[in-house]
Amino acid sequence: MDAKNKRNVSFRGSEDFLDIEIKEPITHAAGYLGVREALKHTFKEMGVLRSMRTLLSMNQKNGFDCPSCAWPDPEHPAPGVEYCENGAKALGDEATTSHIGVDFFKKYSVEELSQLTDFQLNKFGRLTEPMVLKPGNVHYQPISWQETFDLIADELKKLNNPDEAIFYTSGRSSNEAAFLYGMFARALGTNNLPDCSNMCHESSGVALGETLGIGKGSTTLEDLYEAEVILIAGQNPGTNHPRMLSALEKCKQNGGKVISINPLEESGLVNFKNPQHVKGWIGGGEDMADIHLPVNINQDIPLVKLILKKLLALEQEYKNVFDHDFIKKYTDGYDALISDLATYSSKALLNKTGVSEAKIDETVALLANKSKIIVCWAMGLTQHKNGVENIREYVNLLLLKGAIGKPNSGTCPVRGHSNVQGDRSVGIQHFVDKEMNDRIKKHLGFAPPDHEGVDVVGAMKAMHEGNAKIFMCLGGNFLMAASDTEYTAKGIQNCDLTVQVSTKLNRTHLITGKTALILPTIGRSEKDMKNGKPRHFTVENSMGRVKKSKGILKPASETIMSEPEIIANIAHAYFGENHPMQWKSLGEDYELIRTQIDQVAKGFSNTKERSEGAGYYLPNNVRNLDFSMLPNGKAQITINKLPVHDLAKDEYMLMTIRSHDQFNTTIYGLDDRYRGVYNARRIVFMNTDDMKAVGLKKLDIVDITSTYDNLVRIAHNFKVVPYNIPSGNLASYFPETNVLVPYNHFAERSKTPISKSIKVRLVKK
Ligand SMILES: Nc1nc2c(c(=O)[nH]1)N[C@H]1C(S)=C(S)[C@@H](COP(=O)(O)OP(=O)(O)OC[C@H]3O[C@@H](n4cnc5c(=O)[nH]c(N)nc54)[C@H](O)[C@@H]3O)O[C@H]1N2
Ligand SMILES: Nc1nc2c(c(=O)[nH]1)N[C@H]1C(S)=C(S)[C@@H](COP(=O)(O)OP(=O)(O)OC[C@H]3O[C@@H](n4cnc5c(=O)[nH]c(N)nc54)[C@H](O)[C@@H]3O)O[C@H]1N2
Ligand SMILES: [Mo]
Repeated sequence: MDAKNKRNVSFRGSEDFLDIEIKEPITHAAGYLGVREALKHTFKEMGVLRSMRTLLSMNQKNGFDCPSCAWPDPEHPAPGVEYCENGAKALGDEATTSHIGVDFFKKYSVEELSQLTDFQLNKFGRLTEPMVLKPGNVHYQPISWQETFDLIADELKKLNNPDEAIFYTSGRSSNEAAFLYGMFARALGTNNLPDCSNMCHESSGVALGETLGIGKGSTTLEDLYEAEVILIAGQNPGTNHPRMLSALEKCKQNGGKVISINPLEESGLVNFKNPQHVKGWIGGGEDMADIHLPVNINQDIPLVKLILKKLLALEQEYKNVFDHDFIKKYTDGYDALISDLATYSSKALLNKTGVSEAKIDETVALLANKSKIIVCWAMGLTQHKNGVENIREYVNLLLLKGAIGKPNSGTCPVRGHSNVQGDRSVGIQHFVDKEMNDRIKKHLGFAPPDHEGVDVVGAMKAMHEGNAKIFMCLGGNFLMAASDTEYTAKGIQNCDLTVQVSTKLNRTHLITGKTALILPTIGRSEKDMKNGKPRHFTVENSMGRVKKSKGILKPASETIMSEPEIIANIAHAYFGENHPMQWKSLGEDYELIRTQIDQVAKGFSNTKERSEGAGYYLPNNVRNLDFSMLPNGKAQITINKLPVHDLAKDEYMLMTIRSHDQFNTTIYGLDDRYRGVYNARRIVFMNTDDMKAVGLKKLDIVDITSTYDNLVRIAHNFKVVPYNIPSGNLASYFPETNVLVPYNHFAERSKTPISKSIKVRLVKK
């Protein structure tokens, strides 16, 4: 590493224990407390009047899309209250009235800031001025916008080849920003476009593409309302997609059943008090999961196989459990699956799941005569070595039951970031899409590269091995989000230039390349004005609907710039006027970008008009039962191996999860109210029998270690919290535990890091 880059920075932050308090977990989600918490956070961050005015506009037809998760809005939003506790927190976090600029960076050195926790860094407020950290310096200094564009263009011109530049995207960017960014990378000549999906739902994309021909889910919001059974596997909606609970409530009120499949019994899936109506404030709320299957971490495949075996036994007896007409007409691979199921012993499968047979039988009885079935899932399925197989196995269940491509049934991967799906649809992808490339050539007039670029894991490796010189991020917090924090940090520090287009301060601004830039940008809730006129964006939700989003607040400062304009200006500084893309005009007039999106991105058309109001659905072959793009023109029933974990006697399986007070690496607060943890993040949830067996007591301090390929990684100082979690399983929060996730262990084919099944040991201090 260049000596100039050896700033004495910490990638860990402080490890102080505050006044940790452990209470009983709460069994019901939202209700009055949820509303109170939501408003408390937003009022504190942005004042009472500003909060109320802005919340009334969130997820409304002429307002802006909530910056938190990607759960869709109903076609007819409830006037003024179409948001949840965590959406309100996300808004408060973005629209905070605390701001930081030149004086702040003069006062604090990068080294000093790096000693603080992620929670403290975020609390400083919105970034308001472009800043540069020059080689060897320990303070960021102000820089003009034009100088930043010229600096980036000059560094890009120095590269030996365009693949020495990497362009990361986090899923909060609009379709317009993501499109320009993706096209800029391609115009330069690289597909190095890793994005947060690579760490998130990539396994879903791969599995659904292989089995059903489209890497997205097939259900609409309305499908959930009248489903007969909804399975929720590896997802914690009470915290991460709270508005989903309103849809589940409707399903329950219509007589539907909910099954939760999760090592933890998460609050939102026990009981939900809907704050949108009176019963939710004073009544007992709606009981959610009818059956909870506390599966061992990463044992969903044995669980589904056992359910399939038991359904098959009923089928052989009654002949009406599987949908044979559907299977014959639309699927491939049925016979092979049935023969494969016969090779497993039910007892061995049962042992692996850790679930009682009675509960599995109850599930099977419920599924046997139902066909309107939806499977919802999130990170509990995707972030394992066999993440792709996990999802294929659940798809098998749906296919055997004919629960695909019909109303009230199908796949529902619940997306994370509010526009992560849209970013992918408009071209943020590291792999080559030949059809898109042809359209780029035809409509945009340049030849995009035809070799694959790096994904997140590839980017980490390229930087670490010194093969990447420039690392630019459109949002996100790559250092803390990616696996193997120490490895990633070293990689980032190898770069000549790192560029962060951001709203808030985070650790990726502090662990940097030799030169680093912070480019502050406009948030979702803010007005984006040009020549006295407001502009708007479009976004795509988790169910494939594209719609307009228009901010209403005054931007955090007059100096910040919109994402499309930042990208357009960099492209203009690099290409000048002599390029088929008129970058400057595109940055100014988003209608021009939308016209190009319509020409280049599959399924987009007349977005200008159709994105108004409730917006429009992108085409989805599964909804039309069209599998013509797959082998034999059929949906694929697949055979998936059982996951193998060779745990040593003293090893546990650790999942890294979100607390109720964070959005990914943004830490809003230090409580995990639903799980009863207050004022602490460095904790590890553990089964009480397991604690007894090794002599650990409540709040004992341990180091968590993981050993892969003979390398021991350590996460220091975690307090043990006794919890209702299956024996042998542990849970702890990300990003603090990302130091344990080995960079070279990830899901087969999707390359999603194994953040939910890490083999670890506990070392008592
Ligand atoms: N408030 C808030 N909202 C968010 C986010 C946030 O951080 N905060 N993040 C957003 C993003 S980007 C995403 S991707 C989503 C994430 O949404 P989730 O996937 O709900 O988030 P996690 O906390 O990772 O929770 C994973 C769940 O899977 C369970 N689980 C873990 N391993 C297994 C397993 O092997 N099998 C099964 N069946 N279950 C398992 C865990 O117990 C946990 O309940 O949320 C989005 N929304
Ligand atoms: N161990 C472990 N690791 C994980 C996960 C896990 O479950 N366990 N989950 C993974 C998942 S699912 C995901 S999606 C990734 C998340 O990875 P990222 O998307 O990279 O991380 P975030 O924490 O969402 O990014 C937060 C930063 O985004 C910036 N930001 C916020 N809004 C905007 C905006 O509108 N525009 C711009 N330009 N910037 C903005 C702010 O500066 C903020 O600090 O993490 C992954 N990492
Ligand atoms: Mo995510």
